[in-house]
Amino acid sequence: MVDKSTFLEVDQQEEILFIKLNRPEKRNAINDALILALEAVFSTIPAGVKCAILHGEGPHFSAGLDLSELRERSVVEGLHHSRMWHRALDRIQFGTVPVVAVLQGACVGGGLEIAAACHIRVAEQTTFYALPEGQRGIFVGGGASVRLPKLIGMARMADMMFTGRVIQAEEGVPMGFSQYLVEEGAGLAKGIELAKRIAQNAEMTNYALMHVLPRIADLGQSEGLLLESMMAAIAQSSPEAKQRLSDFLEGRAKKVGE
Ligand code: 1HE
Repeated sequence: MVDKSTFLEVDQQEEILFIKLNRPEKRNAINDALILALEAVFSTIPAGVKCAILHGEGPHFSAGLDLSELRERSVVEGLHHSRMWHRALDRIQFGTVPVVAVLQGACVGGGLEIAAACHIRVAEQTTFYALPEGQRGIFVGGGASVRLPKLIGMARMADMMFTGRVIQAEEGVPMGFSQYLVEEGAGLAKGIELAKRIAQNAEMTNYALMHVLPRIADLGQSEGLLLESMMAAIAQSSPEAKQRLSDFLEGRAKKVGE
């Protein structure tokens, strides 16, 4: 179903929720209504959904912030606008289900910030990454300064903003922009394959990967190790973990790589 006022299409197919940016005539530029719609969708993931796929209609994932809405703002209005993006992207990163982003064409500015909030990125060969904020005379405001250096390193992000450097899909893989690279048109199929695998995990494991792993990365070593031990103890005591362990020991579970 496409909501014409927000350009967001949401479609549940069994355990997977497909969330599509559907504004191809503006290259899926993100206006305020669209970012609020993303926040709403990721705040109300239906029961039964185990993984979400975020993708975009047309040849580009997203051209970032809708620049036609960038009007004269006071400092306080600018703060509220950026914090609105932070809220929405926090709902993606720290929501209830893992999110696979499927990218093609432009993944720039706010579009890259949204992709960086997802848990896995699949890039089609056509994908390119850029942070045109540097050239537009503004700064990132959707969380890129926190999330992107963790993926690609601070020096690379600064280079992109200083120089307007555009990174192509293929070079983006070893740099950390995406974990998977596929042919043009094959992104959604790969995203579905990954989502189905993710949906088979114990819910506790997916929760720990989404909520605990990034928090540990932000902590000092001794606090991180303690939090890891606590998470490990909780996870191993769940009935699902006990079942999965005995399935393996009694030959009923797949081996690594199967
Ligand atoms: C837009 C936007 C947009 C396209 N806001 N309207 N983002 C940028 O600086 C990227 C700006 N966009 C581009 O560089 C190009 O559009 C693309 C490389 C993405 C695609 O090029 P192309 O040739 O396929 O499309 P186009 O002809 O440039 O654009 C088609 C239409 O979309 C056109 O409108 P039309 O009415 O003339 O048909 C464009 O004006 C419109 N369009 N991108 C508004 N971004 C939380 S802070 C985040 C800060 C940022 O994200 S800054 C980066 C903004």
